[in-house]
Amino acid sequence: MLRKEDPRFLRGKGHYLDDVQLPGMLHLAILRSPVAHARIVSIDTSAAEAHPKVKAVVTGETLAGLGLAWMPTLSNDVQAVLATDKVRFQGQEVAFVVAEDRYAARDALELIDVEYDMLQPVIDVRTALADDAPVIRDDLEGKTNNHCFDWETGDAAATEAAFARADVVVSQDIVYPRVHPAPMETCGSVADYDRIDGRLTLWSTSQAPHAHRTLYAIVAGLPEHKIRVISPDIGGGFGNKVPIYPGYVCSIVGSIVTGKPVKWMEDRSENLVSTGFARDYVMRGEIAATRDGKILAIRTNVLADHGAFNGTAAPVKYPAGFFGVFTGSYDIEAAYCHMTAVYTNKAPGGVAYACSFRITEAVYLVERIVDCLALELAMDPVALRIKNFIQPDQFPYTTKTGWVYDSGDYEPTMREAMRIAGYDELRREQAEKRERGELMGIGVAFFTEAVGAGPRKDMDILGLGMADGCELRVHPTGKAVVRLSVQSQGQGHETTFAQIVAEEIGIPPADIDVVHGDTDQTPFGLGTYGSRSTPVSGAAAALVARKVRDKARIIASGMLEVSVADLDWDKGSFHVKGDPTKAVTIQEIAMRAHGAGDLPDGVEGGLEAQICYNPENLTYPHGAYICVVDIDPGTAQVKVRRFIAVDDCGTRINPMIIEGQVHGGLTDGVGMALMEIIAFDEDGNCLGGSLMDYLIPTALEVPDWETGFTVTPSPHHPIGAKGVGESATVGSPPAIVNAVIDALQPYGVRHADMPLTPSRVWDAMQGNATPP
Ligand code: PCD
Repeated sequence: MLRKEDPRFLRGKGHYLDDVQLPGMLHLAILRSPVAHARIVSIDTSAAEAHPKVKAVVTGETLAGLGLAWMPTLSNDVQAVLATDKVRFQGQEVAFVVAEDRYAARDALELIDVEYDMLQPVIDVRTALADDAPVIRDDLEGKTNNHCFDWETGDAAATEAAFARADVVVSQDIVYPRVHPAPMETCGSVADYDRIDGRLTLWSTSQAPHAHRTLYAIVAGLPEHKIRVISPDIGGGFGNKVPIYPGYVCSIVGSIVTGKPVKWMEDRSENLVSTGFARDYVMRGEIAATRDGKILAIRTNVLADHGAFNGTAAPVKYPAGFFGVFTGSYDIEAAYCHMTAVYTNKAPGGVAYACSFRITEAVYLVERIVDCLALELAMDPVALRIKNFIQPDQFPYTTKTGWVYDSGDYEPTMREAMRIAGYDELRREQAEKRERGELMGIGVAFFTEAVGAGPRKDMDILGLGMADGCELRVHPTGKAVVRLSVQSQGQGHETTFAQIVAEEIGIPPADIDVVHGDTDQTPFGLGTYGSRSTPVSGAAAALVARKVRDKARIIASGMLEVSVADLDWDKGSFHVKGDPTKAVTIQEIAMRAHGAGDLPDGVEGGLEAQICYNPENLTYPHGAYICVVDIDPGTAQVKVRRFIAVDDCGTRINPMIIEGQVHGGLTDGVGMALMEIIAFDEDGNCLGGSLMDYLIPTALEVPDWETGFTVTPSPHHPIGAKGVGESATVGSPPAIVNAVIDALQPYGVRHADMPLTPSRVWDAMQGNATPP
C-alpha cells in the first residue's frame, strides 16, 4: 500500500514547524557562547534593547528571577536554559532576543556585549577525571570532579572465571565517535501564551509531545490541562527531537513576556553545535573463547562522554540505556560490563540517534570483537557467528545480563543474506583479487536489537511509565478515526496504523484517519523513539480495534437475532455460522450503533473504545548484513560496492515502508562508518558545525541496497510485529567497518576507528594507530 501522507508531502503541502504563522507573531534568536568554558563576568543588553524592532532581551539573570534559569533533563540532571554563572560548552544559550522579524532578532544579538573570564576546557574524555581537571558542574552541590555516573551489569566473577579458562582471549579498544542525527528539518517551536485564560499552545518539533507537556507543567508550574503541545509534520527526528531544548523554553518565556506568539527556529549550525549528539563511547571489548571457536564470555569497559549536561533520554533504571544487550546474538556463559560516564565541555546529550538507547554502540562493540576473534582463530566470520548463535529452541532467551529476548531464528536469516550475496563466490573473487594486489573486503554483522520500551514496571522516563494510549472511533457511516500517543517524523504512521486497524476491523485503510502529534486530540503516551511505535502503540491500535470489534459482535448478534457465539467474523462483516448470506457489515453495524431503536441489553450506543497498552516485554528484531567494499590502494578511499541487508522484524505491516526504513538506516550507517564525526579542537571549538565539515552521505556514496527478510513473530505482541525503524542504522556500521578491515588484511590491520575516511584508512595501511 502506498503511503497516505505522500500526496501531501510530494506536493509541498506538508505543514512543518516553520510553516506555522500566527497573527502578530514575533521571532526569537539565541545568543550562544563562542567559547567552551568561561565564567560570565557581565552581560550588557542595552544596545540590543534600543534596537527599534526589538521587543525583549532576556538573560539568565532574568530567568533566574522567574525560577526558570535551570530545567530538569530527561535523565535526572539539570541543564541551564540560559547560562547564569558559567558557559559550559561552545554554542551554549546565553541570552535571547525577541523581535519583529527573524533578521532583526539576529541583528540584535550582535549588539549584546558579554564579558567572559576564560576557564580551561575539559575536552578529552580520558583525562576528564584527572585530579587537576577543572570542575565543569560546580553548579551541583558538593561536586568536586567531572564524574557523571557509574553503572555495571552482568557477573564480574563468573566472567573472570570464564576468561581464566579460555584458550583464546582477544581485547580491542574501540571508539564510537560523537555523531549527530542531523535531521533535514532543524529544531524549533512556536509558543502562544494566552494571558486571559492562561492557556499555552506550543507547536514544537517534538518526538514526544505528551511527555514534553508534563515536563513543561512541572517546570513552568503551568496547569497541565492548559498546555497544548502540537507536533506538526516533522522533517526527520532520528532522536534529535526527543529532548527538551532550552530554545523551546525560551520561546515559552518569550511569549509570556511579550504577550505575543513567539517563533524560534534553529539554523543548521545551531542544530549541529548545540543539540543532542549521539554515541561518544570509548570502549574496551574483551572476548574469551575456546580454540575451536566457542565463545565463552564477553567483557567491556566503557568511558562515556555526556557533554556538559546529561540530557540523554533513557529509561531511568538504565543510565546507559540498552547497552546491557552487548552480548549480541550469542549464547555465552558469562558477561560483564562496567561504565563510567563523565562531563566534558561539549554539547549536552546524548540522544539515542537511531539507537534505542545505546543499542547501536552495543551492537558495534560485539560485532567488532567477534570479528577480531575470527581473525585470531583464522575462522570465517560467518562460521564463527553461526557456531555461537542462540538456538531457536532457547527462546525466550535470558541473556547473561538479564534481558529476555522474545523470539529469534538466526541461522536462516544469516543464510538468506549469504544466498543473496553469493557469499562463497565473493570469497573466491576476493582471493583472486588479493593475488593481484587489489583491496576487496567482505564484512559481516549480525545483530539483535531491543526495541519497544516499556514495560512500565521496568521502564520510565522521569517517573512516567513507558506505556501508550490509543483511541478508536467508528462514525455512523463506518468511517473511523484512530488517535495515537506516538508521533511520526516521516515513518509513515498515517498509513501503517490505518493498516493495523483495517486488518482487525475490516474498514478499508482509506476510510481510517490517523490523528497524532497533538496533546489535545490524543491519549497520553510516551512518544516515538527507540522504534517503539509499532511494538507499543501498534499493539495498542490492534487491541483497541479488537475491543471495538467485540462490541460490534454484540450489536451484530442483535441485528441478526442470533447469539454472539453463533457469529463468525469475516474481516469486515459478521455472518451467522453456516449461513454466509445472513450477514451484516461493520459499516451497517456502525450505523446501527448510532441509530434509532434499541441495542442489545447492556450495550451503550456508539462504536468506540480507548485503551492504554503496557507491553509485556521489549521486542527483539534481528538481522544479517553483508557489505562488500573496494579500497583504492593509492588513495585509501573506501567504496561500498554492495550491501545486503536481511531483516527480521516479525510480522511486516507495510513492506514498502520497511524497505524505506532500511534504505534510510543503511545510508546512515555509511555516513557514520566512513564520513561523520563531531570533533573538537583542544580549546573546545566544535569542528563539525556545518554540513561542509560534518559530511553526510548522498545517493553518490551509497550502492543500490539489496534487501531480504525472514519473519519470526514476537510471541507477546498482538500481531507479532517488532520494531524496524532503527535496525539498519544499528546493524550497518559494523558490517562496513568489518569489510574495510577485511580488505586491509594484506596490511595486517586488526582495527581502525570510525569514520574510516581516506586519511584514517591510509594511516592504518601505514601501520599507524588511529588517532583518538
Ligand atoms: N513497520 C512495519 N512493520 C513492522 C515494523 C514497522 O510496517 N514490523 C513500519 C511502522 O509501521 C512504521 C515504520 O515501519 O511506519 C517504523 O516503525 P518502528 O520500528 O515501530 O519505529 P517508529 O517508532 O515508528 O519510529 C521511530 C524510528 C526511530 S527511533 C528513528 S531514530 C528513525 C526511524 O524511526 N527516525 C526516522 N525511521 C525514521 N524514518 C523517517 N523517515 N524519519 C525519521 O526521523 Mo530514535 O530513538 O528517535 O533515535
